[in-house]
Amino acid sequence: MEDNNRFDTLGRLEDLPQAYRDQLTQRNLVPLWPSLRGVLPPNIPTRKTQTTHWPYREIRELLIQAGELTPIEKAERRVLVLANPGHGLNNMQASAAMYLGMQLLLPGELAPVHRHTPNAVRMVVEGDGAWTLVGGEKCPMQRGDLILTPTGLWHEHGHDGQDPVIWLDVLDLPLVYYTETSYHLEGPSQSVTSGQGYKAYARGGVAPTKVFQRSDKAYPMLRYPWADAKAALLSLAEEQSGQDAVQVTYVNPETGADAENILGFYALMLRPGETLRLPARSPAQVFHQIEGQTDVQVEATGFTMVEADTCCAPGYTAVTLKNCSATSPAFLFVADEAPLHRKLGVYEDRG
Ligand code: 1HN
Repeated sequence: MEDNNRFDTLGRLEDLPQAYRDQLTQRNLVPLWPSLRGVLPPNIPTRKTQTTHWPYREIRELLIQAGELTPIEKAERRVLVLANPGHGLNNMQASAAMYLGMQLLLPGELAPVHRHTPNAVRMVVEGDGAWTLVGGEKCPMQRGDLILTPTGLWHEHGHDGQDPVIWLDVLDLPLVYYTETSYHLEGPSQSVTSGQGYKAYARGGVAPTKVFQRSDKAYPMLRYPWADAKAALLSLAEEQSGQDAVQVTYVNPETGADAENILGFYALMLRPGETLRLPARSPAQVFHQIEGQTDVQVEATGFTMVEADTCCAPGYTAVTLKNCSATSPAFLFVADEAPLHRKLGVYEDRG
């Protein structure tokens, strides 16, 4: 009879004679079987990503100190990285593919122009008067706005206001670095050239029709004002009266595809008193509280997110979000690795 458990315990490295192992090592060879279960565990992948909560109050205090300790000329980008302890604090990873950082720009400062292969987005957390210039388009930065800095576009940040400005950076840097395709170029100063995509694409369902001028922009919309995303969520909530989650995806308004190639970005509204159980899906997720308060439960780990807090959860894990208020909606920005997983053909929803 066939014994299905024949392969239950595989040989260990120590089972091999030392002389044989030495010969393998000298020839840059390694036996697979001692490591096979490690790279292909049964049923569910090994995830280094740990559920992690970064309260904004703590980050803010240390970031303001960084503003006193390190001038912008010594930092280029004054950022505290939100590092997932499961990936090691020095590896700049919130998850396998996501990088998170909180960036501070003080009045009058300029973060100089450069471009790079990783894709970035900014979610503006605090302050008025800063702008980012992306591919010639000047994008004002207001709280809750999402601003894209897609691969290859020149970008720089400036600040004409009175108070510190802080934003959350989300990049696909860990993935791009892993694939050995991560590099940057320093640029000549950019001039403000193009129009403003957030005005051209101000309403869903209708897009500008070019009659005389063809646009060849791969990324036609770079700034997604919070006022518009919030208005879209509020009308969606009215329209679908409870059957589904109130969520919108930040998309390329010309193609309907995800706004960037590797990471996905969404805005989520929790109705007053709503508890939302998000299914266990393969991508890791990041949540950032734009307005309100949310109780987050990820397996045995629970915490409360207040305004401007950020957290992450590993993939293949259900996440339960509960609006702490019975009378007001709560709003979250969500980032995940879904576009990457779909392109790789490994995306799963396990319910
Ligand atoms: C970057 O270019 C910015 O332009 C922020 O503001 C954070 C982290 C790693 C690599 C490049 C920016 C970054 C970054």
